[in-house]
Amino acid sequence: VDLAVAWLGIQMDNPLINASGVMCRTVEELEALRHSAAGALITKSCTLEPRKGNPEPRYASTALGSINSMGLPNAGYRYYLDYARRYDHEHDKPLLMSVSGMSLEDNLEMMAAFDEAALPVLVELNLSCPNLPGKPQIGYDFEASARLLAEVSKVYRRPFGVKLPPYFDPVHFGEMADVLDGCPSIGFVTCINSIGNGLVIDLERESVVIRPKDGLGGIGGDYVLPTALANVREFARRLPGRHVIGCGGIRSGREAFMHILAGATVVQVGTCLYEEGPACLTRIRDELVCLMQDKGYRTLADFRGCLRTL
Ligand code: RRO
Repeated sequence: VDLAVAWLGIQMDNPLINASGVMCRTVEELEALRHSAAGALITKSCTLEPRKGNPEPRYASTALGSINSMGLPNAGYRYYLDYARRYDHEHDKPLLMSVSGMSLEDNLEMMAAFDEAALPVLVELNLSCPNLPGKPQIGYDFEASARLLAEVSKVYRRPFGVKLPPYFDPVHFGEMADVLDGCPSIGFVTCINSIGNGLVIDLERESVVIRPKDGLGGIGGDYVLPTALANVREFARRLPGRHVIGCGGIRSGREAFMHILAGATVVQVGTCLYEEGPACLTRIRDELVCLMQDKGYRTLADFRGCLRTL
């Protein structure tokens, strides 16, 4: 069995990446991922200036997943750009970088800086942070998304990707697919970010479990797997020629296989990585190998996008 995958000019030994936000805010965390079994790594979504993020507690785990309202804590884009400048792109696993400006202008300034740096990284533009009080997720505003992508394409002259929020209606899949279809610079689409603004309740304490937004936060983990798979499958078939990164509910080789079967080129691990640490990437990789052996598949291409319908 060979888990290797080549896409958008990068080569990965296996399809596993951390989900942006998990274990990737500091150089120390990024280095731990670099030394892990991950096939590539991605940095925490960055803003123009460093941010402390929302007040704690701002992450909680449950039996079925997680809720977070981190509020975009990050060291500022210059920190991650410095890391990328020092990175040994020639010999190390591929590096992706997530960008999540607080405004159109901030996104343009950062994307222009990444263009200027001309590094062999893939940029994932985050259209879907659910945790900034008063700021709606751009991905739910199709007009604003189209404007942003058109403007970004003028200052960033390489292919890039977008991190989308989950959609829940075929009309909305279609509207966002049309926006992306109209932007030739889009090389990949990451589905999905957390399901925004869920509410986890601690029954014993009769209380919310995180402080920001009176307890509302982005939901990840087992809860989101079916929604993630639907988004991966719908965008993969509506956007032939672009790559889909699957994210949501992957905690073993089984869910990784499902995402790829639904059309994902590579996959990202969020909640499970937060809970278990980088050793889970070794486990998930090895489980995927075993599952493929059992099924008689030799490469990811043997089953990618081959989901059967009834
Ligand atoms: O930092 C966060 O609160 C956060 C971000 Br930017 C995001 O895109 N998704 C998420 O679940 N949390």
